[in-house]
Amino acid sequence: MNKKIRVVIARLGMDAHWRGSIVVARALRDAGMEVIYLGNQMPETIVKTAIDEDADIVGLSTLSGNHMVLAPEVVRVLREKGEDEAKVILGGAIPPDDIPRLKEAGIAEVFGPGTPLKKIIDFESGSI
Ligand code: B12
Repeated sequence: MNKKIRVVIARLGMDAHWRGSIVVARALRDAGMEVIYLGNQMPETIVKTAIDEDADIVGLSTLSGNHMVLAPEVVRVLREKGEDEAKVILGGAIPPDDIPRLKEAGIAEVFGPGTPLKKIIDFESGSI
């Protein structure tokens, strides 16, 4: 029996832009994945949930400019807690110049505004 891909999705910090994260969560659920949607959370809570829920993917969303601090912090805390396998991905208003540093910090992929949902589904389906 195929294991369902488990995805934890959260909006980073106080980011008020919920639409993108909800649209992505729905699309992944419709594609047959198990989605745990946390709303606004800080890195420690996102990591705790990812570990408790045995997530394959941690999907972060932010459009309010906090990505360079909070997204790498999620990766750092996740790895510090010994979770080496779960991939961390990021969506939202991310300036292209920031993407190389985010990837260096361990973010597996970045999906900006206008990304087709199929591209996100295909990336996640190929992740485990
Ligand atoms: C609607 C909107 C708002 C609404 C949000 C309500 C809501 N429904 O979510 C309100 C009015 C609340 C708002 C507030 C603010 N906003 Co605003 N907002 C927008 C706007 C016009 C559209 C965002 C949207 O809903 N897009 C539609 C969704 C479907 O697209 P998306 O979120 O980008 O999601 C896609 C990808 O990014 C990605 N994705 C997103 N999340 C995730 C998660 C995962 C896991 C994955 C894989 C992919 C993924 O996939 C999605 C599908 O392609 C954008 C401009 C724009 N065109 O992007 C500005 C924009 C994001 N806002 C901006 C700003 C500055 C603000 C405010 C700071 C303004 C202010 N001074 O108060 C506040 C933020 C307050 C806060 N605490 O966060 C800026 C951000 C600039 C930046 N970060 O560099 C933008 C870009 C406008 C601009 N050009 O200046 N905003």
